[in-house]
Amino acid sequence: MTTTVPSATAASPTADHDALIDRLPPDFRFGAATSAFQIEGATAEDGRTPSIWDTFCRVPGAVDNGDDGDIACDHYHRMPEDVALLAGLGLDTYRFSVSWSRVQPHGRGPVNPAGIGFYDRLVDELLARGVTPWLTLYHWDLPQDLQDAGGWPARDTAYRFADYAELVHDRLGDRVEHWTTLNEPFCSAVLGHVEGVHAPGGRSLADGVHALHHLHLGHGLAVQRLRSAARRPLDLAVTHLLGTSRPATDTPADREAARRADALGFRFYLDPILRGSYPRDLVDDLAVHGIEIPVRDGDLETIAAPIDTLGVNYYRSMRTSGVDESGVTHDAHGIPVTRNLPHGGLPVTGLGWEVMPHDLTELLLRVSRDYPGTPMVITENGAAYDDHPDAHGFVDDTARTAYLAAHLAAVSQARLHGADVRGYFAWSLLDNFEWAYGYAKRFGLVRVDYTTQTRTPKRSALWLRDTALRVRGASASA
Ligand code: IFM
Repeated sequence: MTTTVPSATAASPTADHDALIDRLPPDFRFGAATSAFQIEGATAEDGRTPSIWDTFCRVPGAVDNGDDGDIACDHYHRMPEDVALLAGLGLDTYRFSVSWSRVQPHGRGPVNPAGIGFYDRLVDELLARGVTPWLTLYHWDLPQDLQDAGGWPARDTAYRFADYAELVHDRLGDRVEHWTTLNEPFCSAVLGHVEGVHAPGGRSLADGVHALHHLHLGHGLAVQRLRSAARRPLDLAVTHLLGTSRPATDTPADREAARRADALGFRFYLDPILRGSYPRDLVDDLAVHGIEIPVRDGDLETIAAPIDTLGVNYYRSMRTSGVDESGVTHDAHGIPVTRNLPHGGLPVTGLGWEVMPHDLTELLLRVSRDYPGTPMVITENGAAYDDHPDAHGFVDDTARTAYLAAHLAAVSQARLHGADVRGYFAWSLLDNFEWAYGYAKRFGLVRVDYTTQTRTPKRSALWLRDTALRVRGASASA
């Protein structure tokens, strides 16, 4: 496939970006995303119980600078002001997540009226300002009590999640049409259970595989419950973090490593949900580690309960090598090496992530080809950069603006080649708690001064506002 998306090395959006962006249709959604733990604060108020991230933040060295979510952006107390800000930016959709332990303390039992009341008011506030709520049920903050009972590696957690989904739907389903079950199960399963860098900090491939199967199962059970409880047509989705995996070189070892990376990092997520099966080669690869996916009769049918939208989060892509630093292709236990590497020679964001908009086009076209018939929305895309506010707190973030423009252009390019992508949500509305990086890494369209909690839209926010207006206006007058 040839793509002509201009690179993001430009310091600001180019005319080529604009030309592609202007081909987006009038009803294309423009939104911004956040998640509960990253912005809300108020972690011990109104009956909320701790989540695994509250616990993880207390582990010495787990989070940079010892940061935690206790105050974050204080959104719990400033929600109306934040909704006004979002609406003022001309965004039509707001993707937020619900804190499970706020609405169902301890992860089981009855709803907490004060907790659900917050989301009830949030939804009303959004609707009153003409913004569509896009609700994510789970963005990594498992109630600690459920972790103590085994967490995602335990099958029961999937059933607890389905109960929780129905409970939130009972209270908000009359007004919320767009429901995403899970955000980036990869991060919950792999970063949280295999690599130990996210809560709950586990380091076991077997736990990660078990956790992922139960996340998939929880998703499928929740879809079934929501579908049968629905009082109106719902748009049900799951959001995955996706990228492309290319072999580092054309050697058989690297090509085989890229296949393994693709099975473990891409098809492990989409195949069960969109095809009702786990990839055969993945099952074989896991067997080499002595690991079996804990599938029971009927699980795959449940997991493949039809969804309406696939949420795609995209930040970067890697290449994969089958050889380690010392030139070896297998470790001491006979396990083949699978090593992700940067491409090199590309611009990088403030997190060192390579800027690769072309790969977003490629991945969207791949999803449309390999899993036809599922509309997509970019539920997250954005970049952390070192922001330098002026005396008024304004950030002239040309690099972030160029990043967003290049990726939005890449989405438009994919659409022109046939991908059914219906919206683009920037990550994130606000600077916020960037997990293990704490508050040092800023992804926001809007700067947050954490001392005063002042919000100041950056240039990227103004660019997104103007772009959304232009696309709607241009389309309306076409
Ligand atoms: O901040 C996260 C978000 O919570 C999930 N997707 C990636 C973002 C940037 O790392």
